[in-house]
Amino acid sequence: MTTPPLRQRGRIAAAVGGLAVAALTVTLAVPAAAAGSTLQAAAAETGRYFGTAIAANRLSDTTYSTIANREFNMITAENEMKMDATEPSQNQFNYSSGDRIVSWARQNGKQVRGHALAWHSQQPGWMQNMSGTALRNAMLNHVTQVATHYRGQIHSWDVVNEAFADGGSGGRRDSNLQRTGNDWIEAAFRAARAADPAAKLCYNDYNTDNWSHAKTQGVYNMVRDFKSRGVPIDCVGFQAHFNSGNPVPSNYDTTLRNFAALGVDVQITELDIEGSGSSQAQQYQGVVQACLSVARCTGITVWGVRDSDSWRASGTPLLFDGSGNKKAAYTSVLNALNAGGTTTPDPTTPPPTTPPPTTPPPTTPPPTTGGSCTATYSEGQKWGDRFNGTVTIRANTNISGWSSTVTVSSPQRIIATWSGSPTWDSSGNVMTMRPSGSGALSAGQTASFGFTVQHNGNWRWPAVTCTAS
Ligand code: 9MR
Repeated sequence: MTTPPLRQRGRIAAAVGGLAVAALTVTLAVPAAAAGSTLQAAAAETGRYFGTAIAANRLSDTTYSTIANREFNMITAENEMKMDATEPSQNQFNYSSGDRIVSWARQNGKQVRGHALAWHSQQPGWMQNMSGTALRNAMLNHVTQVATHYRGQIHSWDVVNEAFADGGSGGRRDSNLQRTGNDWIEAAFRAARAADPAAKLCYNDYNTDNWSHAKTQGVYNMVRDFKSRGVPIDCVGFQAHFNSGNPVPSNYDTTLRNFAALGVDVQITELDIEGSGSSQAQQYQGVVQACLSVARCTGITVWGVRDSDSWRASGTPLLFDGSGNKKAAYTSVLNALNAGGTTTPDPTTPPPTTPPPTTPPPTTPPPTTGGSCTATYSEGQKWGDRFNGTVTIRANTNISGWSSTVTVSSPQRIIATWSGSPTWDSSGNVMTMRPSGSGALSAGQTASFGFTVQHNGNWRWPAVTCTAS
């Protein structure tokens, strides 16, 4: 067994088998807030996700899929859900590669970001040659069909990607879609909302990181206008492709905070930073800290797993080297996540209208006993849209393993987990958590795992059970 980080040891010690080992290690202090030993665990303890882009044809590479499964809990299809992939001929949809990624993600207890419904780039040939009303209708049909196919399975959709021009104009990018009329973006958002009401709907772009840039201001003004007119937008994605010519700006937190203050979530959606060593590590740290300083910055996605998987492989912009080793940038991201995030609501974000209950409702009274272990639920941090919970498993007799179910009630959704291996039932409401290690506990010993629930206004405590083996 490799030595886990100090703050992690007590928790893992409780889950390792054998009385002698347990007796030895249990004497180590167990801190109140344990550090995460993976990116997803560390991010989840701040109420955020940590994701990566996945290429379907790399999933058979076990180094790749092992890292992806261990470190990330939000998955974006790097190319497989784009317009050219999903509608290669007009009205003939092909979801095979996109579905592969979604099913891998769901089998492994991960959420999915959808990317991207409408974009001037990576259009199928038939669409590139269209214009006017025919193109507008084809675009809306595409949005409706694809969002309907993936309905209920997508955490957030990039509904429209990269619609603003680079440079100083602050205006829209010219494209065949833009030429169908300035309202094409809001039309796409309305179609997406109708097709999948549960997905968060995002506008996603690059070079929108520096608050003083015209492009950033252009997108900001559009989002403000959409919010004031009731256009259904929930989030803004910041791609965050950085390099020496486009470094992480010192006002990044200002940008994220100002967008969040419009009443949208912000997400870092395609992060990569060209470079190496401590300079790269420091820039990664800055991005993570900026996100953690904004309560509505709900997650970070890096654009690939290893440097060799990157669209900019020669710039070595990711967190793992070509052999799958953790880079200095990985460690700085993990440490920044473990240093924790803000619990203060963003300036203009109102507090939750329904105060969270301090006692569980009678219909789901924790703890629940099953076999010779007991599962006890305890509340963690709460935010306007989500809360954390911990389940403590206590062995009533010596046990060689355990499994625990956590049942949430619709419209709640579990959006992140840590310190265990989750599987899900088909409804997505029942998670079965098993220990990552052996799960053996002697009588009186405990182990725990945690999760984040997006509550959608329902603060009911999850129901928990424990089954021993
Ligand atoms: O990483 C993607 C690469 O494999 C594709 O060849 C490329 C084609 O446009 O798209 C890359 O992903 C882009 C993403 O979809 C939108 N933002 C910029 C990303 C990097 O180009």
